[in-house]
Amino acid sequence: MAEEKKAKQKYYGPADKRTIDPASEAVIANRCDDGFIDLFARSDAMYPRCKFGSEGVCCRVCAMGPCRVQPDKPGKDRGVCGANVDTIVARNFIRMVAAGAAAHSDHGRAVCETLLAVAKGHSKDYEIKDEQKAIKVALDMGIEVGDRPIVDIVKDIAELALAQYGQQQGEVLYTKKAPLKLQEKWRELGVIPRGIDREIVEILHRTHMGVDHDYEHLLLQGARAALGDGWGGSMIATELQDILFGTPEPITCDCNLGVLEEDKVNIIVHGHEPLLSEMIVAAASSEDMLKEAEKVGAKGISLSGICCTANEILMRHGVPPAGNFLQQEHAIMTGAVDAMIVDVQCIMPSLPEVARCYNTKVISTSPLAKFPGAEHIQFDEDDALNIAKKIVKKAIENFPNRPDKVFIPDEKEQFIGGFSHETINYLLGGTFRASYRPLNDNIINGKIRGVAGVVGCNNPKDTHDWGHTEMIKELLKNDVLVLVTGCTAIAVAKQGLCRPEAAAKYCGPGLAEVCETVGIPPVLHMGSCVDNSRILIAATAMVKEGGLGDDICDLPAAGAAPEWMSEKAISIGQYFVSSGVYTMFCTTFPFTGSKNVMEELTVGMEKKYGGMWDFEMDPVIAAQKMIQHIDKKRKALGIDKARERVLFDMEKRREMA
Ligand code: SF4
Ligand code: MSK
Repeated sequence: MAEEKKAKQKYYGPADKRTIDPASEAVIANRCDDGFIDLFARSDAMYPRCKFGSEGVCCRVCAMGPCRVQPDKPGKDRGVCGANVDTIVARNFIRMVAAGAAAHSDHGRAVCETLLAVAKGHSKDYEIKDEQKAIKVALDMGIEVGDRPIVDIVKDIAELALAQYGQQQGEVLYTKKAPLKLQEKWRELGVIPRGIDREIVEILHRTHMGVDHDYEHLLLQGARAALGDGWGGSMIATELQDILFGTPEPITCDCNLGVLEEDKVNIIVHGHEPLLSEMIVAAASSEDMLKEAEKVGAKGISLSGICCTANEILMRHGVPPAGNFLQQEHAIMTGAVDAMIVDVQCIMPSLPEVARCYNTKVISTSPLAKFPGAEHIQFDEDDALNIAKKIVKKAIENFPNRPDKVFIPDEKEQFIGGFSHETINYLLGGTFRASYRPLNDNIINGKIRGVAGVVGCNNPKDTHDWGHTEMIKELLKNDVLVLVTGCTAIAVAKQGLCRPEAAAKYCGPGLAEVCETVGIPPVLHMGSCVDNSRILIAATAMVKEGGLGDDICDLPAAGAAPEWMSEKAISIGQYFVSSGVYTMFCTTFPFTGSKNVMEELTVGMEKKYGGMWDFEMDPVIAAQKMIQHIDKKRKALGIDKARERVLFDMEKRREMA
């Protein structure tokens, strides 16, 4: 059914709706005749998509290929070297893990290097913003605190964190934060990462032609590298960014394309690493830059973000997200963006081309990433603010070049973002007794049925933002508290789900009551893609609080990526699964070509880790499957009866009313 629908309209979702976001819809409808082929059209032009690629059965690891194998056709059921479909699909899978883990972890490495430079007295435009967090991280890492100066402690943190990348033996340090039972499982399976980089390199070695051909053995290495991401590179990025830029606290903000302001210089930062965007925030609000803006007739400088850079500076400065992944071209198509400043990850190479039609400047900044057609101003942490000002100045100078037609849609939505693990702890338990106890108690008494982490990207194979929204509404209706990061967070913030008022409108009675009592939205925005590590820490805190089993896989919890597209999502999915989480992917699952690999990703992994992969196109059915899993866990914990009683009581109360 799902496939039939897709075949007809080239995307999955409501007929004739490429996006459920009215701002994007309006921009597309109002676009001038720019001759630019946008991403939806480019996606449609790719049909019919290659069946071999879609199922993961195409191998181009060596020059005897490409080999497109067909397991049911004798003679074509193996590649030239003899690799069967299981080997090929497993290799493709873990190569995606390697790329995703590398991207997240390299982000963390850059943060370590900057923190080390700050501790050594270099990179003077940065400072240590959260000393309390530094002390907590030091204690977690086993670094002596005593009455040592904070810069010395931070120097040790940065050096030890950096060492995790090149470590050759032993165990990546943060894996020790996981529940003990889970650590034991990992040890028995031999999947505790020795060093972050080592596991990624080993994937590339093992998947080279003629090395590892056992699909189960290959997938174990995928798990090891993914754990090096979730409990290594990503966790390091999150923890050290908090030290450098401050631990996020809930903050109210607007989001969507309506945050652009016609009479101001509009600058959008897009990508992932906050090292640059933090400085752009400082530069854009500096007196000298505001004066420069005035000189060109602008009433100020309006800064906003796209993708995870948006999430990073939203959480710490209240800078509004202008949109998520599929809106990067739409932002430029408003004609109102004077400069889009990009660093790394999820940045479409199409941007300079669409920017040419609208006189927008695209400025690349990372030594890792150049874009044909974009201007490159290389960022250097040792001269950060000066370079940030140079970039902001470029945007200001471009203000007078706005195209004749500027169209900024009205749509913007208010929401609350910035729920770190620390703030959830504090909000639930209070200042003096910060604790997850109230959350666990409300799960045990059935008011909250369970918790879901919904994360990930957009994909033009789906109606933009529809999968996120439908899935999360279904979860809320069934009393499931939702934690979000990345582009999911921006998607549902735009739909009004990250506001406290959403509790009464969308939640079942139990969840609504808890959210209203605590004063939180039913969907908690926890940050960027690397901040999925915050979800791991929150899950561990729930286990340690007691009453919900002794491992993450015992929790009534599930994870999902309803509109994923990035290799990072596969790494995230695998570290969720290997940490014990039932993890649902929608949109596509390019591994279905091997029955054995699919069996291992589902049944096999559940036996090993307690968590498993699942795939379902329809976001509502996907949500229902997540709820079934949550109920299975409630039953195993013996708390399913409590929930039935609570529901009965609510029903009775309604009758009485
Ligand atoms: Fe073909 Fe084997 Fe080379 Fe892959 S490694 S391209 S299956 S010959
Ligand atoms: S930005 S990885 S599109 S969530 Fe992190 Fe969004 Fe996915 Fe990039």
